[in-house]
Amino acid sequence: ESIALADGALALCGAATSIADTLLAEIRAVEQQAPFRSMITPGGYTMSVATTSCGRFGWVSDAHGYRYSPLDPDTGKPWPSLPTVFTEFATECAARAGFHDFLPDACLINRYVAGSRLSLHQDRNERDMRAPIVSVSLGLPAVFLFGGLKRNDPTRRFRLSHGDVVVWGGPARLRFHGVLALKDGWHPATERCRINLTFRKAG
Ligand code: MD3
Ligand code: FE
Repeated sequence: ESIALADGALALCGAATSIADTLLAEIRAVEQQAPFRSMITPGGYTMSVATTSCGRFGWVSDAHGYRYSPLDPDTGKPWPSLPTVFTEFATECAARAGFHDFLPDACLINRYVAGSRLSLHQDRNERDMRAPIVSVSLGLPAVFLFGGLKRNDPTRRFRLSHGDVVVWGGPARLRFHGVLALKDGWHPATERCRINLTFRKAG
């Protein structure tokens, strides 16, 4: 079923459950070419979440800031291409939320282990804020924090479980959000981790 988390944020609960193993197999192919790594934040902290990307652009962070880059800084090569099944699934989910013709050019892949967290932030490095972000949660569940347009606005908590898809656009697109520290656990699809895919139009 689908649930409106807020104006512009639609959860498609379990929408990726039947395609999860296919997505995970593609993630394993991506990580052969572009391994997961812990990025350094502009403030000098090492992220507890490991990331990689595929698509025309990948998300990178270092002492200079956050940005999208056509090259993987670790390999010097272009990021692996977006698997067709990724693009088709993201486009279909966006359309179900009313965002027609969404064509992602970047997929950020976040991997959480016990204790990994993502502090409250906005996603504002994409060029066209009219395009939504489609997120897919795989494996262990996480508690997602959803705030407002200002850092200090109150936050609400949602549980994101295996197979859940959320489409974030319109008035929700610039809302602050984060993920609480992952609890230890085991999931048949991902074993001891959680993987989150975010499909974006970055360029
Ligand atoms: C709300 N990832 O990669 S996905 C990120 O679970 C990120 O790994 C989280 O935040 C994760 O930037 C959350 C849900 C999400 C993604 C993008 C959003 C929520 C969003 C953009 C705007 C508003
Ligand atoms: Fe984000």
